[in-house]
Amino acid sequence: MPHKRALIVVDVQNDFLPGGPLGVESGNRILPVVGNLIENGQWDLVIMTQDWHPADHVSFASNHPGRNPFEVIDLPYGSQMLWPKHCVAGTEGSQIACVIGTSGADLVLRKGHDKSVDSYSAFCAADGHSTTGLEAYLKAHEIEEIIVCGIATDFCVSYTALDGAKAGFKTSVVMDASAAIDTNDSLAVARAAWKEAGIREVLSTDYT
Ligand code: VGL
Ligand code: ZN
Repeated sequence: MPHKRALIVVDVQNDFLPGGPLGVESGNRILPVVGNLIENGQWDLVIMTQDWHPADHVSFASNHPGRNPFEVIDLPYGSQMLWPKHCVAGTEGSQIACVIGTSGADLVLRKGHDKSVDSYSAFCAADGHSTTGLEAYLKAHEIEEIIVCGIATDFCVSYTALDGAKAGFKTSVVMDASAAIDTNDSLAVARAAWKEAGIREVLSTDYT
């Protein structure tokens, strides 16, 4: 029996698409690629994640008078980049892109709902100990490999892949199904960390 694989589609939400407050330029380009990946029938599980913040979330620059988006501040759990207000729970911007939808998902996992801590990773918040339960869920389903794609390659996709690898899953990032913010060399930094962690960079055509 081949081992079990889960596709994890990270934060393909309106606010991260062009026109959104944290719109990633190449966001639209990945939509058909992500759609085809979800539908290709190669996954034992498909998991989608949704960034899901209260309006007073600590990661929003607007909640820190005098601060601007993309500045880094120190918080009790470490350094935190500040962002434009995005993915406020229940808003149109927080919805998964309608061309993707959620009908192909076995699980939709929301993260970042605690106002005092950010959560790029689908496994664990930035404080390093508040888990989402995803590791236990995947292990309960005997998943051995995760294939990660979505937005943003250098933040939520990257931290999800790194935590997945740390939890012992064979881990890959689908580069043509992921879109990067790429601020301050963040994509290069992420790719170096993946290399160190044994995370592979793959293409969607590897799964056809
Ligand atoms: C993300 C910044 C802030 C992401 C989420 O999905 O990569 N980036 N919140
Ligand atoms: Zn966020």
